[in-house]
Amino acid sequence: MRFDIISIFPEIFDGWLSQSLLARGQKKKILKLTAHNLRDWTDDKHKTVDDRPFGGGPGMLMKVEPIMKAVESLKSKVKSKKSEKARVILFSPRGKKFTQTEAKRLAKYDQLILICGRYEGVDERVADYLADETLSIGDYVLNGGEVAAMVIIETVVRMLPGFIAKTESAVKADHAQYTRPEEILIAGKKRAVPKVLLGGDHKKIALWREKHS
Ligand code: 6GU
Repeated sequence: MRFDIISIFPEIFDGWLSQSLLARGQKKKILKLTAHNLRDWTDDKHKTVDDRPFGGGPGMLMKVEPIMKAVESLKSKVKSKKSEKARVILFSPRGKKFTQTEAKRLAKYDQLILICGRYEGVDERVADYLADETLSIGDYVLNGGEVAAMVIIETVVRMLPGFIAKTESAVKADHAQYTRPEEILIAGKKRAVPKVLLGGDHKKIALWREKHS
């Protein structure tokens, strides 16, 4: 699966992209992730990506042309194979709420083109005519779509066959868990691991886990 991120701050993704799990997924050719600089699709001296809103108002909006050129060029990278399915997603606090169900749906595409909005917003024609859908990760406002893109990519890649090694779990344990030490002083009080987990009674452990899930 291919992820093409369009952003005016592509460096935001560098450290995150080199993190072990994502790097391993790329090495195993399960995914290919690229953060592109929107300014690469401008042709003026100042590489302008924003402009003032018609009708007035404070702040600047992201322009439609560079985004249009970026989407067109990134789509053509994969389109050569006709069967490949691409999806263009715009991130906005006004979008549809992203959930695990949405992640499952998105994992079926061959390419996601992710548009990270910044500033006070994006020319509405991006949402109306360029993006297939607009997503939000929750009811709060971020500075831009970059963090939302990371959230969505991490959720989607976990569903890709082979991304999670067999020894790991695609779904995190839904019960309380402990590791060593068996006992520790926290703010002067002894805090111990539940005794049942230290013994070998698997039936009792399963019961305890069910109760603490
Ligand atoms: Cl996708 N973008 C921004 N700017 N803020 C958000 C968001 C997205 N989702 C929740 N808040």
